[in-house]
Amino acid sequence: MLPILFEIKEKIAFITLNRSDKLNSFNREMALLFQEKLDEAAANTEVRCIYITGAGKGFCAGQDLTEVTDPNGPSMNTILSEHYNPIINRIRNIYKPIVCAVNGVAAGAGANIALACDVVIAHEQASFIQAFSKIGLIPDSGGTFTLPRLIGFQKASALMMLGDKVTAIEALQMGMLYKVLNEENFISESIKIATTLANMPTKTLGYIKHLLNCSVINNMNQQLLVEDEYQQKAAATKDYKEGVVAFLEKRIPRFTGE
Ligand code: T3D
Repeated sequence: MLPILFEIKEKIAFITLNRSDKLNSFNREMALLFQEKLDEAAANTEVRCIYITGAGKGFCAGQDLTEVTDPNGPSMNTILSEHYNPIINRIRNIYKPIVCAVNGVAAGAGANIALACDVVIAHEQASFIQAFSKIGLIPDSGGTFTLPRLIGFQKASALMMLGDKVTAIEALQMGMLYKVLNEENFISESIKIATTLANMPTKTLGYIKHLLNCSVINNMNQQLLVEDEYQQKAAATKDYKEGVVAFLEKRIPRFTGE
């Protein structure tokens, strides 16, 4: 069975982490295939949104800990430089919206991969664990970058040091997520959000993502300049013209992503 399922349907690339007997924890094969599928979704011009979820009861339990104890398994350096860092770099630098539908527990790298996505939706039974310190590791996969920016330094520091499990509702209240959905609505509503994004001005959504990436390092003046630059780019898109004309004609815009 492939460790990653991939399907393109109605402008959305669906990527499913698929090692449910291991709570979708990452081994090398899965990490490399995940990158390949992210690249495929990025390159395919039909795809205007990416939707990531997990098979079975969990979202992802981070690194497969049986692989790190295997003498023939990848080294720690390989795991970070060839598995997790390229995954996080892709998630942040693919200029298409990425929805993460967290269907169950997200631990270690699994939690931080979810938190790097653009719109994070959690099932009411999902949970988030910075599990690293419990096995003597520091949070990787961008966790030390992303988490304090989402929930503040103090809470991030406590969660990373204690490794406490945070419920979906607690995560929502802390600012880690966009929405929590119940069992009945989780799949339909999260796909509806992806569908909405897939029909929006794709280039502009990519520019928004780029500007958010820039905002974590820029000062106000630098950010104003980059907003100016990217507003020119947005204004040059076909979708901007369509958006304005549709507004004036009092009709729903038909965005093509161009
Ligand atoms: O060298 C490096 O490690 C570098 C990379 C670091 C990145 C990281 O992600 S480090 C963090 C690694 N992840 C963890 O430490 C989490 C380990 N898992 C857990 O703590 C628990 O499984 C959960 C809290 C996530 C969920 O608990 P629960 O009770 O819902 O499920 P479970 O019974 O523990 O797990 C179900 C099965 O999945 C079980 O297998 P079994 O006994 O039914 O055959 C369990 O062993 C397996 N599983 C869960 N997590 C992992 C795993 N197998 C391999 N690796 C895992 N990470």
